[in-house]
Amino acid sequence: MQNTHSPQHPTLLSAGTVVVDQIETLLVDLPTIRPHKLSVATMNGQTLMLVRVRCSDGTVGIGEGTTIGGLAYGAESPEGMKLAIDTYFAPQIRGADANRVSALMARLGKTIRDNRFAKCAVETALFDALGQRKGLPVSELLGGRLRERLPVAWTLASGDTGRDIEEAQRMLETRRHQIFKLKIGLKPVRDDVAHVAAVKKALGDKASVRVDVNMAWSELDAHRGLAGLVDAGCELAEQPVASAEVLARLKGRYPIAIMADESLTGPASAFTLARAAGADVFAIKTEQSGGLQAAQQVAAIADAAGIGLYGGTMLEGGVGTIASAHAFSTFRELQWGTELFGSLLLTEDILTTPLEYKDFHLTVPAAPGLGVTLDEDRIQHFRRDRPRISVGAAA
Ligand code: MUC
Ligand code: MG
Repeated sequence: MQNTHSPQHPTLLSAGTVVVDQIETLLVDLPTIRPHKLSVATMNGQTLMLVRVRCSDGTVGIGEGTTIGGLAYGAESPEGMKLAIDTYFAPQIRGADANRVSALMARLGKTIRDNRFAKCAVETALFDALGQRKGLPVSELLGGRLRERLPVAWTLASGDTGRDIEEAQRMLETRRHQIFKLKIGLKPVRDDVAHVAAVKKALGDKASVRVDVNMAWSELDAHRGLAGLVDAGCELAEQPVASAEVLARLKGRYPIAIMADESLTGPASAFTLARAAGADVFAIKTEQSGGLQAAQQVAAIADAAGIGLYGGTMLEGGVGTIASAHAFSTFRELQWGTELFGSLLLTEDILTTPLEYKDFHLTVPAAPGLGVTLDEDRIQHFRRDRPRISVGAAA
């Protein structure tokens, strides 16, 4: 008799069921086009943790996990994700019904706490394989897209006002971005506000200017800073303080949108924040939410609470970026656009065909699965464990 409590157990699957055969993880290190300075870290490179899920019908799905500055941003690191997937996820996934992504994720949710970034990478790979099997893009597996193209912001974070202005002007001229997020919080509040005012003055009405403080301000700093940012013409401040309570106290005090990022760690925290009316906007990140479906749940909570939506990034490479794009394309509302520019911050592309950025938007692929393919030569070249030839090492 079939045990209905564990329908995914390999021994209980009916003949002909497509199962997951193999899970492979690898780390790929890529340089950034310039130092990317946040209040929590300066990034000179990005590490992508790639997952490949091979299924018994020959489909291979890919997923990606990234963090910002190793462990500077949160509890997961690319190395930790790899270890967690190899040791704890893989034995539970191998042999499972590859079509039942939700059931498989529910099972992982019961046996593995947190590890939201790793779960997102695995869920992405399973959806990619399922989409290829069914001939449908991941967005359609998630309920169907509402838009083909997503507005994309760019982050100015060189640490130099003149360089940031030049960079923004270039982006405007080439019609790549017209929304700019400025990373602040490293310098004294007054200097940061002057920096934002100078950028906004140079760009004028051609651009939307927003800031991300990455939790660096105290409540008092925030009062001073937000008042100055309003005068500077800045329209949104992302996570100015660490505490969700303080975020709620700041919301509505100044004519500038308050956006939650680090405070949002999935549906439960979204519910708590929404109940406390703690933000005007949610920066939803698929990795921080715990996966593509969890991100959709966060979006539904925001919609119900009348909170605006913005599609955030953990500075993913091409795979993670496009996985987020599929999820964000299904959101009913996306009032503040997205910042899915992560792969553009890297000097190297690991996809055979680069993502399409044009006219200030990113195109959501229409091909089955994620609609992207890894460039195997580049992966082999940049993978951390590639064989290295040491010159002059002989004794
Ligand atoms: C963050 O805190 O939002 C997003 C864009 C960027 O430059 O950094 C990330 C992280
Ligand atoms: Mg942020």
